[in-house]
Amino acid sequence: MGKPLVSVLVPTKNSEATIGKCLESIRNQTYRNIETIVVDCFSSDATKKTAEDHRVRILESRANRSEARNIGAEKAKGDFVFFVDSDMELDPSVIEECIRKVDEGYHGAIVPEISVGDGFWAECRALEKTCYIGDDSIEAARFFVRSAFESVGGYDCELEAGEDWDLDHRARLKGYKIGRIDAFIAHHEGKLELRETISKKRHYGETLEKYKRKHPNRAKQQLRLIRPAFMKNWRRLAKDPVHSVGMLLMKTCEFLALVQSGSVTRADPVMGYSKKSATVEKSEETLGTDKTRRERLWQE
Ligand SMILES: Nc1nc2c(ncn2[C@@H]2O[C@H](COP(=O)(O)OP(=O)(O)O)[C@@H](O)[C@H]2O)c(=O)[nH]1
Ligand SMILES: [Mg+2]
Repeated sequence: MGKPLVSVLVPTKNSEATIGKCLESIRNQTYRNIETIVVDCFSSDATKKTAEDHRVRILESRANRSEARNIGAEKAKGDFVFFVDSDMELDPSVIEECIRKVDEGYHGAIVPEISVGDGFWAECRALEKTCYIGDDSIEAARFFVRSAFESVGGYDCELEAGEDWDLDHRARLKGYKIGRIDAFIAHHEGKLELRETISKKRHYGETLEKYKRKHPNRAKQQLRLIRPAFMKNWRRLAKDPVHSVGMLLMKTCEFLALVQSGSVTRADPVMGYSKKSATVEKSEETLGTDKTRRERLWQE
């Protein structure tokens, strides 16, 4: 019997700076039975051309990134779905290790992420990300047995931030086992500018409000300025005081951007938000399966 097919789904929007490296790293996987589908949001740059050069399947859709991933998964033929962002580069053994996890009885896998970029703020982000490695409240699975992904209804299309946490959590609540591999994903942040990350967080803040309503208890843990991961890694942070201070400054600015967008309040930066806490954790909700809307959105 041949190896099972893995479908790698990549949402893109003006991703020309990184998509080539991303697709190259998918092609260089040691696991050989892979199909790659790019779901592009009508990029105005060379994203589509680069994807064409790599001979991958391309779908075009006005969908946001969560919808785009679901559209890709719906068109995928694989037994497994693996969601990779266009600014990510995979270690060659990532997919092979994910398959090994499935052989061990897991239904999904977390791939640890390191952040790579240029300039001081990117170095601060890289330090921050190292604190999250092995932390289940921050990391989330990207690789799933397709039937498990489908049975929880895929990504929640209403979320454009926290959608990975939401999916991971719903899968666990349904009893699916999520494992963790050792190989890494490099997340390319480019030349990270403070102003850009603040404006991104302001945008994310709008949708995090929905996430918070859905998972009030988890959100309390996750949307904090001072995360437990920082305390746990205090030795690592103490060894690099310059970037640690930079990281805290950047996190403070991002936190204030979330405050401004209304998804957290200033009231308790350590304990996270405290604003009009939702009543029930509606974690079983599956908003990712609005089929009619998806059919309207995609075209090849
Ligand atoms: N199809 C589609 N993809 C998007 C859209 N916005 C972002 N993306 C892609 O979604 C992925 C994650 O976006 P990114 O900006 O890297 O988010 P972050 O690193 O999580 O802050 C990348 O592959 C983007 O190209 C969109 O509106 N539609
Ligand atoms: Mg990114």
